[in-house]
Amino acid sequence: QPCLLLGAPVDSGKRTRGCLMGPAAYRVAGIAAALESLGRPVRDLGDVAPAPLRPATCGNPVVHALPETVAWTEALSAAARDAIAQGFPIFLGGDHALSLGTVSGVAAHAAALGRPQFVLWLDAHADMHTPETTASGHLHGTPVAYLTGRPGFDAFPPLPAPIPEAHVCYLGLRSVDPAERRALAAAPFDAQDMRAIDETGIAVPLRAFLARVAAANGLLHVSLDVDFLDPAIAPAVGTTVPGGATFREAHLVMEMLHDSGLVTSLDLVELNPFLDERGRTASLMVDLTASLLGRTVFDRPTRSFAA
Ligand code: DIR
Ligand code: MN
Ligand code: MN
Ligand code: MN
Repeated sequence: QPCLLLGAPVDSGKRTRGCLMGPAAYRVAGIAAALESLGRPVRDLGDVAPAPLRPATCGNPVVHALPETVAWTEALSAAARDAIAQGFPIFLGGDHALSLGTVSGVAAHAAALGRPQFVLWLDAHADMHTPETTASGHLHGTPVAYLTGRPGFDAFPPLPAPIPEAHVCYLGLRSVDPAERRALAAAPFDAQDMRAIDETGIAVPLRAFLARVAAANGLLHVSLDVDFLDPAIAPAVGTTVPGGATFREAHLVMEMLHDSGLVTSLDLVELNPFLDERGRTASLMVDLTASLLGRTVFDRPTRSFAA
């Protein structure tokens, strides 16, 4: 399975600009060489371009850049569906609005195979707003609502294959708005906040989720938001929230994901290189990706996460 790099320079999901430089930063930080050194063939497919802009409106006047985000969703959904049929796609973001497209595309592929799609959302935020409930108007805060088939997304392409709420696991939550909290409470999401991680360690909820994916013979998409990480180690993101995952927790997650053999696609989102300190956040994101693809200190027998 070759690693396929797809740049997704989406910057329409919020008002602070700079995520469009993310794909270039990952390439400069050496993502292709890091993965090749693990023995994986790597193909860089370049950057995806948005579909042509068409007028789009919704009832909430604060929503920012709706036509742009719709155009990206269209193009990225098609690109993702195409790419996952040929290898292991890694989407180099771009802000989190890109996941409206990437995850809808990979989920369409899973549905065509007759296999369930699971999603691991590594993020400080729940990204569970709809265009109607968002107070900021920032559509990077909406992908999970779209992907699980919530109403209010009429401006967007019809979702080919909605993802059941129970197939979505969150790790790292620590900034959840009231409307999102209500939405999470009303459906069977596997939502783990930082307190849960503090009480049990991060391996316990992750192992339980991976066992569910394995038992269902599912495909697993990982969406890694830079703000999952503590701002002390990953400052280059517009929405830092204190109290995030440590360097060691994040690497443990990536190494367990590799051991599971279950991950089939990956988003790297919200990196804003304009806010970085000499590329350190881009480099950390590359190192975490290498861990997800098998970089270790010592080899360990591959563990089974079957229930
Ligand atoms: C906040 C922040 N919940 C909003 N969201 C995100 O604007 O809706 N920040 N996703 O990264
Ligand atoms: Mn996010
Ligand atoms: Mn976030
Ligand atoms: Mn590591």
